Amino acid sequence: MKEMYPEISPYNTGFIKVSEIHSLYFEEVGNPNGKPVVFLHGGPGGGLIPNYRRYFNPTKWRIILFDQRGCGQSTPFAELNENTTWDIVSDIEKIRTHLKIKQWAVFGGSWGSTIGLAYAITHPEKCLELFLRGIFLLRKKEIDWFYQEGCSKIFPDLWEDYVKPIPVSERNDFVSAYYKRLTSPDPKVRKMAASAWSIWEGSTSKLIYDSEVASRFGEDEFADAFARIECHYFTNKGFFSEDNFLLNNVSKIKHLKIVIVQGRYDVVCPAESAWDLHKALPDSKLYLVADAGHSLSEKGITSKLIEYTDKWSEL
Ligand code: STX
Repeated sequence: MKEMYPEISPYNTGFIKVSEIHSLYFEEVGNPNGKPVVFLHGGPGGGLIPNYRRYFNPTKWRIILFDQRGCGQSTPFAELNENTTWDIVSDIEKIRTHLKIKQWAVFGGSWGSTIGLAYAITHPEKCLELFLRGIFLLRKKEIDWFYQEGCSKIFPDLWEDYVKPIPVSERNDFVSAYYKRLTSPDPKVRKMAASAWSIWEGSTSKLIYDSEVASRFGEDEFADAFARIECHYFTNKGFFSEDNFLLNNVSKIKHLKIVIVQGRYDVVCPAESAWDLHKALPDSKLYLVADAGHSLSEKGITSKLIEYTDKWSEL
């Protein structure tokens, strides 16, 4: 079993202004002359944590990580204006050209897989290998499963807390009901909705419930950006022109080396999506980790991903 590399600090950090209002925090970690890889975090709105630096051999890789619009250290915090999938795709290009990188590998899980696929489909010539985990294609059925009905049947106890802030009359459409509250001018309403939304996701992300993860997701700052940005993207159907946009366009990346690592018992982004993606990209490698849920930090997921970042670390 492979474990994360040791804790490491960036050798360079900075901010890049990407629009009238948004500036993004980025960091570079590892070997400045190593093979470049961009790390795409989840959510949208999840932001970076230091452990994300540790999935790559730092003597071999030049690892670029950034906080997407409105989260982490990027500013303005929790901002929804000028915040779309296609804005993020163009941000990834701005960071690449700013750092004078010709091509890079792409590493992303969950929403990071969504945006990784959208980026690779738009700019396939800029991509080396793709490392994708906990596949999320942002189709209606995936949103419905987690935020309307499906996962509710596996975690009926935690579901009660998710349902609580929404009156019975609005429960036929939780995403809309939450969106109304997450964009409320009343900070109390916004806060209550943000923490319930985020705790639901935090408490279902590992195979075995982890109260520490659940409470971290409920912290005010994190929850506000995470819940608002996620709900904004889901209300807008991911800003995709059709429900199956990603699957319908993957032929543009069929020449790339792609590994898909998926927890068998992922209830946030069920394995059906990883399977559909693998079927659409038959040359991709798919690993269904037998004893894992959604989280990047679960042992089997971590190990398989690092096996591949090690294997594909040579330029
Ligand atoms: N959202 C799934 C996702 O991308 C539907 C995600 N879930 N939790 C996270 O991301 C973080 C661990 C990054 C907060």
